[in-house]
Amino acid sequence: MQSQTLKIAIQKSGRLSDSSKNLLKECGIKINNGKNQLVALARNFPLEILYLRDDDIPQYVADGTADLGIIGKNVFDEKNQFVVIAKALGFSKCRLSLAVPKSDNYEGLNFFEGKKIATSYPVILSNFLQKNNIQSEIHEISGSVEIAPNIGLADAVCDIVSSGSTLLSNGLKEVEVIMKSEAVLIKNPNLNGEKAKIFSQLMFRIDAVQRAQQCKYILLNAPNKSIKEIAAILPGAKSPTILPLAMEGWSSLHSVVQEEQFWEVIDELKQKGAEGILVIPIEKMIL
Ligand code: PRT
Ligand code: ZN
Repeated sequence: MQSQTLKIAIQKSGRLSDSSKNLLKECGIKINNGKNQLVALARNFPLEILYLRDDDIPQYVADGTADLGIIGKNVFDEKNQFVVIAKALGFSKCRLSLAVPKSDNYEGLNFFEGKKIATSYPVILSNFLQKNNIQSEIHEISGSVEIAPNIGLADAVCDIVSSGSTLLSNGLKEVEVIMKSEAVLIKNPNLNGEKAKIFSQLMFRIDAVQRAQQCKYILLNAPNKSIKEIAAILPGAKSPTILPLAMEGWSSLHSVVQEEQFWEVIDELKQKGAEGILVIPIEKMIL
């Protein structure tokens, strides 16, 4: 029996919390969730879940209160704690950008020289300005950054952008992308012994979930004369499965295809005589 549990800190409520909980669920981890609970234990995996504000997670992971955490890469860079990124998780994608009033004439970074910029990301912003040799005044505010220029608090903002509609509705335009961000799994660099073992079990499951999300199962029928060529296009995890059809001269081929290459491959398959192509999501994929 395992005596240790691994502790993972996730956002209590906000843009990361549903996807973080969902990732654990897809890893087959069942959580006993009470309402407004701050800590929960997994029922079938040695994992304890701490629900925190995202800004506090890097510090908790650095000091060992939690072993792992899920945060945006933007928070990882801003907090600059002694933690490592174990995995990029692919959700909550966004960017940290500089934006200025729509009516301003923007011709390059020199625009920001001597200007006042409102942001919740003073560390990332000041590193960026320093790297580009621009002297600006950074005005740190914790929320509703986008209203700062309208109320005369700043000349520009440095904020998270996703669809861009918040900037648009506040009369701002995005002029520079400072960084791209997505959710990342962070880890205390000193996990050892049993905790390291549980961590690698968890990583194994996350890998299987991610691989499955990136791939589709594909089934098709093809004339026997082109089955070799089709098999070469769809090598699958090891090699495709080929089964004879009841109809003479035809076979069914089953394989796995990368989501990214999907449309490219489909065109090629059709050219080679493939018919009745079915594409099915994969739940887990273990190599
Ligand atoms: O309460 P707590 O401190 O835990 O949460 P929070 O309010 O600090 O964070 P939250 O839940 O807003 O965001 C958590 C993480 O989600 C961020 O650190 C980012 O990594 C990521 N993320 C992804 C976003 C967005 N998309 C996003 N659109 N974080 C914030 N926004 C905000 C942005 O600040 C701006 O106000 O949404 C607005 C812009 O959105 P668009 O779609 O109008 O461009
Ligand atoms: Zn926060």
